[in-house]
Amino acid sequence: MKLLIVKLGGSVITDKRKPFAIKHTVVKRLAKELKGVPGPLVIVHGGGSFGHPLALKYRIADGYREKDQLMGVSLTHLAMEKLNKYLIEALQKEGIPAIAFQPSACVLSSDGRIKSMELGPLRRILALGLVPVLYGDVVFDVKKGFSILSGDQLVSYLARKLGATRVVFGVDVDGVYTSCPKRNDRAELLRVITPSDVKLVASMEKDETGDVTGGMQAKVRELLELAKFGVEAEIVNAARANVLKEALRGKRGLGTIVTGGK
Ligand code: IP8
Repeated sequence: MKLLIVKLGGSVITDKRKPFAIKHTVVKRLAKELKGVPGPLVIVHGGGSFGHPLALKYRIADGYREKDQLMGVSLTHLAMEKLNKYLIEALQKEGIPAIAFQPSACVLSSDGRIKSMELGPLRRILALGLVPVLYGDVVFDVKKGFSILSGDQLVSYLARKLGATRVVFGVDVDGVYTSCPKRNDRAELLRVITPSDVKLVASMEKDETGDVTGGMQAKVRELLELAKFGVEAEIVNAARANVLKEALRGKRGLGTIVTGGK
């Protein structure tokens, strides 16, 4: 059966203007849209207003510098667990047998990139027909002590290791734009991005999301790497009703496709 991986962006499921604010109605709707996805599914979610403000405050992505950061590691991880738990309960209400899968317990990173991940339990979970729900997390790093692993990097890694056929990223805009569409009304939506567009990606404005993991530009870079392994990704607007649902049921062209060739 073909494995699908979906990333629910932090800006879709939380309100980034307020700390620890879940978009309850959106989460409920997305849980309904995720119901009935044919075949094995891995869900990964971002940090939004749960993980990022704490990671920023305690400079977790910089790695270990001082003892005071340890409380930040603890708080950032707990915030992510709370968001994860909320999401899992919403999925359960729709009859989806979702199960939390903690990245910090099975990933080792090196300078912020995944060095190894214990995938045995995840493979068993999928074989049983459960739906694992992972998230961007604080992870332990052989060079820096600790680091932040973005959900985007996790999706890209899992897609390669588990042999996903398709990856769908739900964000709160219609796809990837030449600049931030929330601040620039001349921003153009890109329908397809391939490795030949690296220059364009490099020139993309940095979005001011407050994310410690690099926003849309970092996401596209991650997906271009994945495209080299033949896995196509699509970035779609999950803030609009039924867009994620259709994308997960195989409809292409709803947002921006990131692929190895035109
Ligand atoms: O929102 C980051 O995950 P992302 C998670 O997918 C934390 O970049 C802990 C900030």
